[in-house]
Amino acid sequence: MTEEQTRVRTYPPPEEFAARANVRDAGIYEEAARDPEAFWAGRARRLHWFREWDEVLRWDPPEVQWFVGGKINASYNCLDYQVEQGRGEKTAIIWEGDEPGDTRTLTYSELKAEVEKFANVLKSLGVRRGDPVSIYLPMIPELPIAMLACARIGAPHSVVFGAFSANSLRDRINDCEARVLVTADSGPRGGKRTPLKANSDEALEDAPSVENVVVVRRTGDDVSMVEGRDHWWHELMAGADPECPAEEMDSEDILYILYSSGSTGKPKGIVHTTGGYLTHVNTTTDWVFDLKEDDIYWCTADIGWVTGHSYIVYGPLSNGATVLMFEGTPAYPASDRWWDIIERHRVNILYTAPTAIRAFMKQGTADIEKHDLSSLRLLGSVGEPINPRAWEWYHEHVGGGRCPVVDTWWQTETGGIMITPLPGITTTKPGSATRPFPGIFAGIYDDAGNEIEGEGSGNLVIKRPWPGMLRTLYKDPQRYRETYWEKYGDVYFAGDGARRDEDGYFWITGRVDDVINVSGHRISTAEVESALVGHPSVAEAAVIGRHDEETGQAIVAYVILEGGHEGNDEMAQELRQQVRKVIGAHARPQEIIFTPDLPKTRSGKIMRRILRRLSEGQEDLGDTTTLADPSVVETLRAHAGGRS
Ligand code: 6R9
Repeated sequence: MTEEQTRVRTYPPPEEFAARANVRDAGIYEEAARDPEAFWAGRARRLHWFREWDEVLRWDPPEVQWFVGGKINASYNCLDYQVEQGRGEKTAIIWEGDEPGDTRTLTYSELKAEVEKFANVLKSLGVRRGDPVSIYLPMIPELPIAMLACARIGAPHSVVFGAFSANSLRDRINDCEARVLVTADSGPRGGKRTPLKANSDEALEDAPSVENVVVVRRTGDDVSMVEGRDHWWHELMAGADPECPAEEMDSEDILYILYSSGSTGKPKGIVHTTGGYLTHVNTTTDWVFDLKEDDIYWCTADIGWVTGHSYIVYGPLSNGATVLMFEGTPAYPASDRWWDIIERHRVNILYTAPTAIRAFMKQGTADIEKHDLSSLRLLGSVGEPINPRAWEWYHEHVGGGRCPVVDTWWQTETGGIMITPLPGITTTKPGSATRPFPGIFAGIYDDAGNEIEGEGSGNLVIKRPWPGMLRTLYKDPQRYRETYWEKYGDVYFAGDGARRDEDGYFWITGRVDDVINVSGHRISTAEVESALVGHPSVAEAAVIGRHDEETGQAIVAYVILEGGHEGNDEMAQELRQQVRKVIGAHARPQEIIFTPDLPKTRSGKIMRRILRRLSEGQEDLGDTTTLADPSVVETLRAHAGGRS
């Protein structure tokens, strides 16, 4: 079947599923559209508030406030409130380590106890309300513990993904001026270890704000500890006071900062606040994943990305869910690791990314057939467009044809899911994220700012503020305005292209800016280019995302070397190493093409569109009349043979 043909098939919710679904009445869309503020206020009331708000929404574009005057604490909602509702002995986290059989579980009471102690540790290190804390940890329970401890005392956390390099860590620490860094000796993944403490030491050579470092002993690897600055987690915890009441935070106090790639080199510090964010992730977790009391819920993302923040930590825990957390990779120690985990832990809900699904597809179904996946009830997808063939495969082979698939579109900036099926009522079409969640107003605009009603394509926008919306970019309100609001005024510009079909369903077509999406990881072309030109042999570099069967996009770098240097395999390896060092392993180019020239406009702008088409082997390069030197195209074609 071709992709087009599979698109025609539609999937109504299975009857049995629909009969028990958390949302069964499609009238909710209309109800929410009629009075979105009342709708969201109703959802907010599922949470615990120390004091209710005076005003639901204050919207002064692009400044937004939700639940103005309300007092709330996210950690309290994820812990104390769950214990109060009788979930004290319920398992909050099932942790599975990199090595099979290495597991640990924490009940809600146990998690709360750890969080309270660590909150006191942070206080003893001088962390006060409003002081950002950087966290650079592997996927171990100490990561959510540290986050919830920050939230408990009102210290915004800034989690840095464990695969980021010392350089990236340093930039992120310096941007928020954290005084405390929480890290580990090293992080095991897929049988290999990332030297987190050594990376931290390197980052801290040039991060003067950090006064204290807390180090989790994860592997026992030898690390150097700086007297007076570095402390072992277990030693501080042994002496910590067990009780730490949650601070009454303002609804609009910062919960966290999370850095994300934009279209320029410098990462953006996306700011999320408390009341609105928690309302958004709490409700979407409940409705999109159709969470039931006894479910085992597994989101395979790393907590270092927003998906982990919203749908491993704050959404599921504020719903009292049992969350599975996995430290390792799909292929270690064997290619059936995920299916083994699902079978052993009887996982009911699986939320993962298309790139993983496509990788499994390539291997065939033998691994899956070895395992009993009958516990699965719902499947989710996030991070990039899912092609219909991968959707079908996921539905049929992983879900056994019986589980609804929810393809959820959202972003670090949106905080929570925005466009998605509701599994009990939405008829799905493979490849479409379907409709905006109730209370979310998505639209499509053309480049001139006209709204496209009905069928058509253009830029995806959000027309009204929503509770999980980013509030600003940390210490850079100017860039916040420019990036999201300058294009269309009081309408949010998402940076994605979209098409709406005859049924009003949205089909997301990918980024319209210079952001590459590799396996669901956002990487900016400018960041990789600047890493490359940081190498002494490189004169100039242009980076593009080329369509890739498995990872969605792959990074291709066109590099002009300084005179006298030869573009061979060794040089290509060295440049990959350079990118790994400056940004992290996940940003290494798949292909490096050495070239004597790049296609540029007369004003000197690199025309990446032409490089993209060239790299995909397309004959038609589109409009090349604006090229300063059209002959460059032939030069590039000739050099495509010299790729590494
Ligand atoms: C949650 C997350 C956001 C970008 C977004 C878009 C792409 C995410 C998608 C999707 C098509 C989906 N994206 N989900 N594209 N369908 N279901 O991934 O956040 O890392 O900030 O990336 O990912 O391009 O703009 P983030």
